[in-house]
Amino acid sequence: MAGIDYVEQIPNNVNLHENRRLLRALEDWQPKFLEWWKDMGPHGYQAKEVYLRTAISVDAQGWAKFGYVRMPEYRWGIFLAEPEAGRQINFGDHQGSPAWQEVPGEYRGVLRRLIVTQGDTEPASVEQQRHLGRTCPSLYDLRNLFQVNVEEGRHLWAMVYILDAHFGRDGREESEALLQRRSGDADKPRILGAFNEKTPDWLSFFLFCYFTDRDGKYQLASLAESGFDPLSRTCRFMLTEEAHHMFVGETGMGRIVQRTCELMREHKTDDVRKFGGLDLATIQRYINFHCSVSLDLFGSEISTNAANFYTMGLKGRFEETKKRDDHRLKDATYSVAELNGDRITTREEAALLSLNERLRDDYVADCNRGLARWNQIIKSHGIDVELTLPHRGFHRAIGAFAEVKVSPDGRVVSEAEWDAKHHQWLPTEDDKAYVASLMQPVTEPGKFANWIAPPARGINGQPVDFEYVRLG
Ligand code: BYC
Ligand code: FE
Ligand code: FE
Repeated sequence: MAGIDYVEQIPNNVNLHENRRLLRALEDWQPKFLEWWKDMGPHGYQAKEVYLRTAISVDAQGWAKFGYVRMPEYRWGIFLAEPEAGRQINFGDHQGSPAWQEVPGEYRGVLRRLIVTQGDTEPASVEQQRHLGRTCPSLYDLRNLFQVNVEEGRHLWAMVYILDAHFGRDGREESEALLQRRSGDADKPRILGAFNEKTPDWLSFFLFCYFTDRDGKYQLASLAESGFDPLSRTCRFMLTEEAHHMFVGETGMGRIVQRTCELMREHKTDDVRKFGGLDLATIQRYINFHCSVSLDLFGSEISTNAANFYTMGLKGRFEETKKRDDHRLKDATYSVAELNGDRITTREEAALLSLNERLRDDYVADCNRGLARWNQIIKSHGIDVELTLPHRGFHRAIGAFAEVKVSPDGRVVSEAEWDAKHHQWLPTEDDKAYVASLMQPVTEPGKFANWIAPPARGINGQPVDFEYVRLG
């Protein structure tokens, strides 16, 4: 059962061949997906052989097989984590009832919306990243980009499976719509803000993986708690793939910081642009941008939607079952950041209404852990600078802080101060032009662009100078 059936046209561990109707729906969707992938997936590399990891079983050990694959031939498929015998709904009004194997009728609309919102981000990110291949800093990085891309493609499959298997005709329509919206499109944009931003360069890509894929981790972990068991199981398997995306982000940024510090030491200057590096001030502005747009993805601090998702048993808290409380939260409170005139303070709010903020808190703590590792790299070079996360009120478009201007250190500032200083806080046109100027492709095995250090080790025990993508 833990193995995946690769004989089928759509690899799966859900006995797809026993459900002809579902199989037909997915077989009908597959060519549309491939068409989308060829139009909107990685530009220019579709015919190249890439050293990719493919899932072959869903247990924790040894589920991956590595080998050269042309991306359109990647075996996207449907893989759910193993069922847990006797699993129950662990929170909300239905706590203690058996987990649902079918969609509870009264929650159909809400659940569909949650699944569509999750599903929409997956192809969006592939669209955002589709031009990065031609400016890769190395073959190693090019391969990692494509690994992330094919897995986000599979995450789309994961949500389409749930829609087609459990939402009938509506589900099939939503599956098609997921291929029709486009990141950044004026008429049919992707659903959530961050997924309509551009990812024009590799600094942005690594920070997207670090901050935005990490929202994926926290949202998927919350959906993995769902009382709707098929959603829980599919999200649990997606989380195993998500870990790699955050690895790409964290180590990519660590290597940039490493190279920057080497250049600072070698030339005894902060201004490493002269030497083709990314200065720490620019890196900080890019962090401020990607962190703030990702903080928006958690929704408003006070949210009746979030309270409903929880009470209905559809979306839990991060590590719900590890928490020691009543898992209903009718009387509990939670401390939430709020705008109080021109000051930012906290107040006790109903815990149920504060679930978005609580998840954001878990997320911020996790973001800080990687940042501490980058700062350790800086410190080990004897450099007295610290990278920081911007205050949660900074540059927000959703929630309590959307209406005001907040500095990265958390002061509510006037429009005049914002206008005078925002170029110190967010990437400027000049920064973007400079970063773009660094984006020259490096495709010789084992060679790396000047602005990024090589990784400590290669992929799957291969050497760093392995031919991760065959360009010949
Ligand atoms: N942009 O009560 P509110 C990933 C809307 S990333 C635009 O504040 P709620 C990945 C909201 O939809 C994980 N609109 O928020 C990463 C609502 O609209 P309606 C993605 C926004 O509903 C990298 C209204 O504002 N997964 O996997 O509690 C690469 C008021 O909503 C935004 C999920 O998000 C925004 N930022 O929470 C690849 C999980 N924020 O309904 C993949 C599923 C809010 O009034 N989604 N709005 O028309 C959810 O759980 C919730 O929809 C949200 C919002 C957490 C996003
Ligand atoms: Fe994903
Ligand atoms: Fe991801």
